[in-house]
Order: sequence, then C-alpha cells, then structure tokens
Amino acid sequence: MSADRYPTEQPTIVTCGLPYANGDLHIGHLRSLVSADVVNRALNRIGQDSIYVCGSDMHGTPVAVNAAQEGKQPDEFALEWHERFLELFPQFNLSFDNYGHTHDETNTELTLDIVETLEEGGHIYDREIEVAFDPVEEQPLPDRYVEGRCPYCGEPARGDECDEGCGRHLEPGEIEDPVSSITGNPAEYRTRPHKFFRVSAFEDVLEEFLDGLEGTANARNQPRQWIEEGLQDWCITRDIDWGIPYPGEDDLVLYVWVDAPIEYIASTIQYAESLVDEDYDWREPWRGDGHIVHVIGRDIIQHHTVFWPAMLAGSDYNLPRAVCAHGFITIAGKGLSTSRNRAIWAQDYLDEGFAPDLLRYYLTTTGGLQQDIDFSWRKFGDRVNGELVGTLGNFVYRSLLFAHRNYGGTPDVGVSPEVEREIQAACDDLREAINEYNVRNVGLVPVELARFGNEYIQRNEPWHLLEEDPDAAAQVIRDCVQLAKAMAILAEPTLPETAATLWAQLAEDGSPGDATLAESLVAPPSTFEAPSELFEQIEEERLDELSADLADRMDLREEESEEDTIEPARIDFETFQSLDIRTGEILVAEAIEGADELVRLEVDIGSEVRQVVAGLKPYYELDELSGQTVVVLTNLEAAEIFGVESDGMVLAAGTDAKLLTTVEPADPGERIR
Ligand code: B3M
Ligand code: ZN
Repeated sequence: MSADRYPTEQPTIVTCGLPYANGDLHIGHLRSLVSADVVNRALNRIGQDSIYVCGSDMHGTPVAVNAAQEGKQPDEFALEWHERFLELFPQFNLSFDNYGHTHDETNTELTLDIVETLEEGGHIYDREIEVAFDPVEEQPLPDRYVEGRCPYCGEPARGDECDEGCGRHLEPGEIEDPVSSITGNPAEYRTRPHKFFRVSAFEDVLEEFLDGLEGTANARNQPRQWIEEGLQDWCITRDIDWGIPYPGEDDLVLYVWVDAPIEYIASTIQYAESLVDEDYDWREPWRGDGHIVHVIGRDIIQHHTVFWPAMLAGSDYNLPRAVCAHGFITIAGKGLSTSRNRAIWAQDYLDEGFAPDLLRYYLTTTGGLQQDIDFSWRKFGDRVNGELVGTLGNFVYRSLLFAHRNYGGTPDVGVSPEVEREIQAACDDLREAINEYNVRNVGLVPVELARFGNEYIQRNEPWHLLEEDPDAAAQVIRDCVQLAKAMAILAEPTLPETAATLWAQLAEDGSPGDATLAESLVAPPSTFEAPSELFEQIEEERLDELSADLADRMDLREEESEEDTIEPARIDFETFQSLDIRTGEILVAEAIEGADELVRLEVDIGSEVRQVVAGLKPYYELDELSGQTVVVLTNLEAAEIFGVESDGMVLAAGTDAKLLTTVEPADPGERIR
C-alpha cells in the first residue's frame, strides 16, 4: 500500500538523528539537522501540516566516556552540551517545533512504558552472554569503552560499531582483540546476564515495512540484505550506571539505542503539551493516520529500519513512512574526525561571518541526499558565487531595483501567461521534489527559476523598452517582481533567512515561512523601497586563505602528498588508446544473493551484451538502473566476483559510486576518446 502524496489531510512529523550531547557540532551533524529542516519546511510550503521534532541524545557510552575524560558527571556534562546546542540551532535557522533530550521525564517514562509493553508481549528474554571486562580496574567495558577489530571486515572498530570499516552494528562480545579504551588494558570476556529483544520474530513485519518504505534507496536495500542474512536478536541492556535503569534490575541500564529513538515520540508529546491556544494530538502521527519521516546519516540505517520499527511494531505504534539516509561528509577524501580536529565546526563557520543560508544550500544541494560530499572551501565558494550571488541574488537585485526606480514598486498590470506558467511549473517541481524527498531539488528549484528570470529579462531588455514601449516595459518588470516573490516562497525551505529578507524587500507582511505555494502568484504590494543585495560575493583570496588554513589544521598537505594526489607517472597516447571504453545501456540490474553491495548488470555495449558485476547496491534502486547510459571499460580482463563472472567494468566516481554517463544521449557502443 502506498501512502497518499503530500500534502495529505493528516499531520506529518519530521525528525533528524539525535546528536549526542558530548561535543561540538560540525558539518556532519549539520547535514542531518539542515536536511530534516528543509524537508519539514518544504512540506509546510506545499501545504502539508508538518512539525520538526528532535532532542539531544544524553545516554550511552559516547556521553559517559567523554564526561569521564573531562572529570565530569555525565548528566551535568550532557546538559551543558544540550544547552549549547539550543543556542546554536537558531543561528542556523533550524526551526524545531520541539527539541528535548533523552534524559528528561517524558522520555524516561515513555521508554519504561514501551519496555514494559514489549515484556508483556513476550518480546524480551534473558540470556547469559560474554561481555568485555577490564580485569585490572574490575570494570565492565561496554560499547565505546572497548576497542578492537571488527569480526566481519577486520578493520579497527569500537565495541558496538564498526565505524571505520563495514559500518555494522556489533553486539557485545563480538569485537576481537578487545582492549579498554580508557586504560589500554587488554580486556577479558566474562559471563553476565542480559536482556534480549526478539528482533528475529519481526522478520515478516520488517519485510512488509521495507516494501512500503519511502525515502532513500539505501534505507530499503541495506536492511533487506541483513534480513536475508538472518536477523539476530538484539541485546538491549548494558553494565554501566549511566542510562535509564532497566526495570527490576539493579545493575543494568537500557542500551542507549533503546531510549534514543523513543525521544522522537517523547518530543512530539512535549510539543503537544507546549501548545497553549491550539490542540495537537501526538497520537495522530504515532498511533493514528499521520506520518513519520526520519532523516538520518547512513551509518545508522540498521537502527532505524530494523531495531526501531521492530520496537514500534512490538508496542503498537506506527512505523515510519520514510527514512532518508544521507551520505557522509569527507574533507580531502577523509572522514570527519572529532579527535583529529578534522571537521568544519558549526561555530567556527559562523565566526567566519558567513551567512547560515550559504552552508545550508551547499550541504543540501551538493549531490543527492544519498551521496557523500567531499567538502572544500573552494567548491563551497564556487556554488555560492555562481548560483546564489550570480543567479538568484543577481536576478532579484536587478529586478527589484529597476521596479523601485521606475515604478516605485510593483507595476500595476497582471502577470503574463508565460511567466505565470513558469511560476506554476516551479511550484510543481517543488511539490514533486518533496514528494520524492529530493532535498537537492528543493534547493535548486528557486535557483532554476532565477535562471529563467535572468534569461527573460535579458531577452526582453526592459531598459530599452522604457521609452520605446512603456507598456511592454511595465509588463516585463511586473513579471520579474512576481518571479522574485515566488522565489522567496520556493527558497524558504533551504534559504530561510534570505527568503525573509526578500519578503521584506517586497514589503510583504509576515514571513514566507507562513506562506504556501498558492501565494506565489498573488501580487506583491504596489510600493517598496530600494533593495539591497541578498548575498555577498566571496573573494578568491578569502577562499585561498580558508583552504590553506584548513589544510594546515588537518595536516592535509603532507597527507595529500602520500594519498590522493594526481598520479605523477604519465602514460603515452597509445596506452590510453589501448583502453576500449564505450557507452553502454543497462538492460538488467539484479541483486546477487549474499552480497551487500554488488549487483549483476547486463549492459548493451552496441555489438554485444555484457554481464558486469558492480558495487552499486547501496546507492541505487535496481529498477532505477535499467535504461541508464553508462561508461564501460570493455577490454578489462574478465573476473569472477562473488561467484559471478564480470566481463568489463562500469565506471563510477568517488567512494559512493556515482555512475558516469553522457551529457547528450548516446547510443550503446560509442567509443570514448
Ligand atoms: N545519537 C548519533 C548517531 O549515531 C545518535 C543518533 C540517535 S538517533 C535515535 O548518529
Ligand atoms: Zn566491519
């Protein structure tokens, strides 16, 4: 059963992954926070009743370990960070309808209630397991207290997560060669009684859930794989004293991943309780006909598409309508790292004096949501200077200035049919984009409309018409003013501050954040003041400086030379010509049983159809692949991958396999030169 298109009659809630209250926020966190904010605002703009709720994640070893390192009590430590987050969010125009935290009463009570329901339903059982222990300190070592090697991929890993390798959630006792992350002592395993949640019993529920799940493809495809491999039950208790105590057990607390997502519900309840003049029934989204949209990082897909829906199903709540899992952010190809100071910190960005909208735009429109983003100041500057300053800012400024100087505001004529159609098409594009959770297109729609606007004004040259044909001049400027107003509404989800400035420049009352798309064709007031520029150009020297500082801070320069530099050894032209690279068309794309990432493709390369194996599964829907034009290295030696012959290679960019294609349509078999 597929859900109704937005806007629906029922309320929607949008959430983002809860940031741990354990340190400064950086662009990685902002990608989640901003993307969810954009989704919520865009839903509101198209007339969907939607709220944005979230909270700080206060429990678990990420908080306990960092608090211990600073010699603080975890509750005091987490609350301090929580307060700092609350100060930061408005500075990025993150418009939470409620932002709570997992240690508050609402969440604690609700969590206990849900655990009780799961117990009553027979979904929880006792099991003795081996857990890591520091024999010198006589201390249990759950999760981040222990480090070692991932049993699945062999990479260095934390106790509960293979964070540098395959990304799997690790159960207690799974990590190999464990040592304490606090003392460095080799850990030993001891047997302890724990509580387990019978996730395996929810296999059918989860399969059905995934079949109807909206959002990004990775959030459906990865869990299907885990289900195929067989679901393991999930240990939901830990031997530490920071967290929500397990009811009836003296020395066990709930695993942080139990109470963390419950905050999504608790925060909705707090929102309802905070309203004075309005009624909001939090049960509508969670137990009634409403909808839930989660925006998360791709490292926590398993928690949101397996554990969490199983918990919801076991305690009679609705399952999410959509899970949108965004890619990672890297800098110079390396993952962000708090301990290595390899990040752009949210506060540092603001301290540079840059407007929040610029980063909001960059983070949500650089590649699709699923794709990884390699951050650089240079690319940031190019997007800002090209699209925001050069296209959107330029159109609005020249139009409103012309309108103010010659007409004192909006000329007194109707909008032309051409421009009306253009505005309506842009509104349709926004509706389409948000119905597909395409956050990138949400941000690009107003810029595309400005591109049209610039072309329209250039084509009609109103500056010449003023004397030759005053009526025609008034028409063109009237159209441009309306385009500018439509841009304010369309840009509001991604660029809320800019949109509000533009709204005020048009002398509109209220805020574009209260407007819906229908208003984009309502005439702005007949008089308004001279405008000011919406964006400021970022100078080249500034970008050079920022890039150099970042490289110094992260030791990028040295590492660059040993890592991803351009290959110095040159090849001759004959060698290049010996590569037979051709366009191909994907005819068939199928999963390969037991392989997480691989797909089997049949690719038409003109003279024949080749079978090729490629690591595309996490990034594309299978049915979205067929019909795509791709680039194939045809004379690569054939190889057997996962038991399947691969005869050729489909070329793709980056660590997240962005497939290469052609700008103009190409027939299969065209030679690439
Ligand atoms: N606090 C942060 C993370 O792993 C974690 C998210 C909880 S969402 C319910 O990204
Ligand atoms: Zn691993």
